[in-house]
Amino acid sequence: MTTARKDYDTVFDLFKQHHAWFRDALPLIASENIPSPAVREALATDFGNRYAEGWPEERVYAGCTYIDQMELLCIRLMKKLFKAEFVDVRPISGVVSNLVLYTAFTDPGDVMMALPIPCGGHISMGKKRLGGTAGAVHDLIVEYLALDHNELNLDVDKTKDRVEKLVQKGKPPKLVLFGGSVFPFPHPIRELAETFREVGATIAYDAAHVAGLIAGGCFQDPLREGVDVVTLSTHKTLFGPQHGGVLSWDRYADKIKRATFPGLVSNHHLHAVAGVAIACAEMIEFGKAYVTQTVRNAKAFGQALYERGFDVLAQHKGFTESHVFLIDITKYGDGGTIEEELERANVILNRNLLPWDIKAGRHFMHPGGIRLGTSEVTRLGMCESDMIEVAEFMKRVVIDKEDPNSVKKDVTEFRREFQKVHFCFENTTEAYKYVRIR
Ligand code: DSN
Repeated sequence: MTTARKDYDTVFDLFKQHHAWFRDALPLIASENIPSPAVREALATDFGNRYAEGWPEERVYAGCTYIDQMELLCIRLMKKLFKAEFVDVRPISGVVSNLVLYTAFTDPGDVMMALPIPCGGHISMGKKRLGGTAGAVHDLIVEYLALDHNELNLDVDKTKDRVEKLVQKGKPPKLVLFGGSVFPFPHPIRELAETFREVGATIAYDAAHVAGLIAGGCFQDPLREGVDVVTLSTHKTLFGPQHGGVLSWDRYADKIKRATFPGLVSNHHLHAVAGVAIACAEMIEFGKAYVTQTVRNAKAFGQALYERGFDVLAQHKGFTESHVFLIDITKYGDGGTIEEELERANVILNRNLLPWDIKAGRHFMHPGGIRLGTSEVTRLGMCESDMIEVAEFMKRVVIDKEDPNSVKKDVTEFRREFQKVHFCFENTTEAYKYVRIR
């Protein structure tokens, strides 16, 4: 056998091992989800080999007859789901969606306000010195929104003060970006919209994490609360393939379209756009039930962990109103070590900086927290009583210091009955089944 053939075979072995692992594991990473077999089917089509630069029916390539119809359908479904006047489904990820926002509504050197990363902001909102997209790629000056550490939400008065100070310095924000990577509670957009409107800022909202919750009517509705532009990814609580999108109002359509193409995408991953269309149809049909259960599971999970001795943040407000919550894990180790121990028991989650970690001298590789999300386990059919079992597995590893290998056996056994994707039209193929078409 040639070396090339061996390497070729190795790739498929890795796929199979990964699929088998996830079949047996508890996927609790808040930014991930499992798409339906229908979405996986879309990803394997010839749409993924084509180009379609431009807007549907105004392309600069031939061969787009069916692709155009699909993209227009995707736009129609997404408009319905989010009650949006204008939708661009071409940005290929959440980061690219934010770059479309920055390109359309700001110039390099402008001031933007967003949450810092340890307080829930995303790397795409980061400052230049940190290598964040906003600063390092679009040269924005990033100033921070104020977070109330106890409430795990924006501090409205302190944020207003910061805007006032920026105005006094002659550097008013041109853009404010609410939302982010960890915000368990709806942001107070209504309370802050006027402040930003008065200084001439565009008001935007990064819904990458909560897009599904918004679509299902279970969180907040940024477009109705004063937001001009919503950016999103399509694979977290909105359970589609990995992709991006921008929602807005007709008055901003031209700016956004131009920033996307020719600004930031050439090929916009047409197989993924098709997968988004499928996921939107599933969301319209099953979204309310799915997100209601996702939030119930997150609350029940937080409570079960709290009762077992974990320092789950925001206990006084029910831990979360979304799919995500945080644990201060410093009683038992650091986030990095705990993440690795749990992974050995097939419990997959991520280490996470807590709002006070940088001041406490902690590094992002060994932060004080872990982040948990219930989007994927809910898609697999788990409910509140299952969350109690998952909390018990975590306690055995983290608090009781039981051998992760023995817990892993029980996790695998527990996972056996959760092999199908729920909240979709068709689920004949198991969630993590490796499908061979060679
Ligand atoms: N960094 C991802 C998250 O885990 O929230 C989103 O891009």
